[in-house]
Amino acid sequence: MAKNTKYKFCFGPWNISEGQDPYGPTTRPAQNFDWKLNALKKLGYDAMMFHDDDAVPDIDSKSEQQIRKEAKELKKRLDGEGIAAEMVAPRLWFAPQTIDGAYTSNDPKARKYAIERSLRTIDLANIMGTNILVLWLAREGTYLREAKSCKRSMEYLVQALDKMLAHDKKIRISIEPKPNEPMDHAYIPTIGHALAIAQLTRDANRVGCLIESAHCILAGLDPADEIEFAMTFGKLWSLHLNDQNGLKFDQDKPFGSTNLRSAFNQVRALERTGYGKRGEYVCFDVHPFRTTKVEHWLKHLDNSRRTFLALVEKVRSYDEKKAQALIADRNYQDLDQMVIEHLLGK
Ligand code: XLS
Ligand code: MG
Repeated sequence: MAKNTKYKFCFGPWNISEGQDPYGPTTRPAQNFDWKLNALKKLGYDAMMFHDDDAVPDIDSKSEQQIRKEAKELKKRLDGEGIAAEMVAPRLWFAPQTIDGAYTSNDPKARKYAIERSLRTIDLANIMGTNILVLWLAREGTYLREAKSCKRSMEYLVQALDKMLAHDKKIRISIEPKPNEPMDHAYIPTIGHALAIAQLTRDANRVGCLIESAHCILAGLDPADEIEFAMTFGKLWSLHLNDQNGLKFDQDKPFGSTNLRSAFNQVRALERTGYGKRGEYVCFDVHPFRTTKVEHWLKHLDNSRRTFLALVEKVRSYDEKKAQALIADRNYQDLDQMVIEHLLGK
């Protein structure tokens, strides 16, 4: 029997959020980076994910030299704490330059800004000791169909990806699809789209994906199937587990919070395909509920990992032989009940 995976866990500084939503202000006071790193260590996590400006705040106002200096200091700090940087991602949805999109903006100056910022993020990833660049293509889409051309946007995207691949021969790009929010429609809504566009680039082997459970649900897809699909291509290089209650705003609920059976199937997909065996991390892109008090602020992270580990046990103790016999007999009725009772601990 193959050896069991020993999972490594990760989250980002934005996952210790303050509770702001479009209808109201924060409900918890902001904490600085040191506090968050400390929290990550205290929780026993292995790595942190970074947007470029999580690593170097106000990155756009700083010189190359200053950015390099701060990144090196951060890397030293992380090494000292025994914490890895899992990935770096350019935060391309925040700047005034990217109001109408980044790589697919109608404005050539905005497209240039987006590419330059991405190349700088690759340099940052190098200093931080990771070869994973995550691209959540937040504003690559439209509010209204007539504003952009999908075909033209795909060409822009390929041009941008090619520049990144050429800039660094080792970088691997993990595209994080999401079908909507902030846009009405995003151009890369699913893993299928991400892997298809990878094929048009100069080095398809270095363009893969990152799956976020909530984003699959928002696309009306099953996250477990998306995981197995990406793993079939050897292209799942990072993972944002969380939960989502149907088609509404992006909720980033604790893993398993809404649909425990779906969470079980996601863990089962990871176990079945050997995710984590090549050093990939399990990251939780979860947020505390707005109602969360300061003293309970880290619970969503601790609880998500607890649920994950409990489900790993459930997957490993699942009666595969019995399941196979029911499948052979096309007795999906009892297979269904068997899963339910297994999850209920019977
Ligand atoms: C937003 C995304 C974001 C990315 C990081 O919906 O999940 O948090 O994971 O850029
Ligand atoms: Mg995410």
